[in-house]
Amino acid sequence: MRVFDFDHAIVREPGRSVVNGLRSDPLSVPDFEPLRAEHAAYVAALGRAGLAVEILPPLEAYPDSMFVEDPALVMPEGAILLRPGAPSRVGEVAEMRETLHGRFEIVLELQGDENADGGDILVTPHAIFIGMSARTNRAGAEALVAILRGMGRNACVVKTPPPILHFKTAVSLLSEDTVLATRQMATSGLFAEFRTLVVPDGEEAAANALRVNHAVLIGDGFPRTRELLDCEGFNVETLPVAEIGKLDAGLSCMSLRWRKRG
Ligand code: CIR
Repeated sequence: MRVFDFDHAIVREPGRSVVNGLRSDPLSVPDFEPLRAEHAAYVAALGRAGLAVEILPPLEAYPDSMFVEDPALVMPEGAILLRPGAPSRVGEVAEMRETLHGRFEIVLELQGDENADGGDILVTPHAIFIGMSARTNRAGAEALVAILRGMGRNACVVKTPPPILHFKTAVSLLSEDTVLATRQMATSGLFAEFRTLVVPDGEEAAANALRVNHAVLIGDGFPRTRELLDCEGFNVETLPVAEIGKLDAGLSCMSLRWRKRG
């Protein structure tokens, strides 16, 4: 089983409050209806890729709650409830707890001052990279390494290069030995053991791609990245991301994905 082989996903519909979501540019306000359409297109793409998708209801109290990747990490071995580093997002964890207990035998949790966002966690075949960032602190990253080791996984703490929001904003796994990365991430030395495809200048946001089973999902509006991946023989599907992009989000953020053991 490859780390991007999935048969299940959890997503959450955006509430109208999503227009008040966190963002680095206060002037970039998304429009609700097109954003909802982007979410629907994403859910449909996961379905086409072969995943059974559970759709959770919107949570108006948590504007960023459609980005379900951040409050939890899920794997065949079990789930980990994280503690998002943004105060406005901490309550999303409690909203995910029951769902995960219903789906996983093992559900562990970060505690106290341990902060980590799922967007800072990149799962690769031999190592799980945990990027310290404005959202993921050292206590959170080290606690995760210990939990993951207990699950039999090798994990390491690295740095998310500022000013990017999350580690995976700038890098994604395309195949077992290949990553797609921004130039900044590609030259960080972290991916020396991977074949690294660099997103063309001006298309940095394309680095948050998502490999699911046979498909590589990328945002539309990145024609040169698409060409690069097409030439490399990937089965690329483009999805609209203009509105979620205004909230500093990309394609990995909108789902929790895993493959059931068995
Ligand atoms: C936030 O700032 O938390 C949201 N507006 C965007 C979260 C994106 N999540 C991700 O990259 N995993």
